Amino acid sequence: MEREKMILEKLKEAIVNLDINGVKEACREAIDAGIPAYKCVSEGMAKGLDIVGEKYEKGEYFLADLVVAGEAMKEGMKVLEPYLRAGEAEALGRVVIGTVRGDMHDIGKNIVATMLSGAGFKVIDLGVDVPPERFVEAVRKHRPHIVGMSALLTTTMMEMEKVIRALEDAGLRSRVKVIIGGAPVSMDYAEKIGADAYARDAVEGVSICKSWISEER
Ligand code: B1M
Repeated sequence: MEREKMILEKLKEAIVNLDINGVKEACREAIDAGIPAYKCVSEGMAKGLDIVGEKYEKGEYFLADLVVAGEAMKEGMKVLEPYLRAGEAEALGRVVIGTVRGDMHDIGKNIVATMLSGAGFKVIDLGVDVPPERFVEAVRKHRPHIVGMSALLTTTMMEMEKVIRALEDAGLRSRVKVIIGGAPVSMDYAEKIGADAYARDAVEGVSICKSWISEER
């Protein structure tokens, strides 16, 4: 337990220090020590990114530092991804997922997408900066059971409502469940815009999506 705490702390610190090699090494050390990959994300790297975000707000870090921190997390994810994916093989259902228009943050969305495919979903990832019409087009084309949206900015979260309205206008809303996530959004916001669910993190997101599929069967 002490060792686990120590490695996760090392991982967090490597992110805060923008030390890409240190992040990769700590991820490998964590996996060798049997620490679950998701814990490395939520209790190591994500905590480090929170500190980076605070430093940016205080003016101690600059945009270039946010970029490097994002890169460091992505490099760490490359080490962890095979372990996050190890799940059920059967296709549970289809999920169209994307980060909304105007928003380039994709680390959290990628974690959710990876964990959904690890859990057995076929994931159609539309990437970042996705306008409402592309969500609509993807729902028409892929006929997913679920649409997932991510937003990290208070200035882009309102795009989620636009996607829901666009799905309604296209007559597609009743065919899909909609789940939203990302730091500025909440359960209240999900209710306000007419989404079916909000997930605090990827684990909760996967569990909600799984519950919807088992309700259908
Ligand atoms: Co940006 N950024 N950023 N940034 N950035 C934040 C979000 C910020 C909070 C930093 C701060 O000031 N403290 C702030 C937003 C303030 C606000 O809106 N209130 C901010 C800002 C201001 C900006 C810019 C405007 C800076 C500028 O240009 N002046 C700019 C905007 C660019 C744009 O999008 N148009 C910008 C740019 C960037 C980078 C590109 C440099 C980089 C992103 C790299 C990338 O994603 N490829 C970046 C980063 C790294 C951050 C921080 C430091 C980390 C974000 C992150 O990846 N967190 C961030 C501070 C922070 O959040 N602490 C910050 C880790 C990730 C695992 O968490 O994404 O929340 P998260 O995902 C979680 C859950 O939320 C949930 O599950 C995930 C995993 O458990 N979840 C879902 C997320 N989506 C979900 C979907 C679901 C279910 C659950 O279902 C579909």
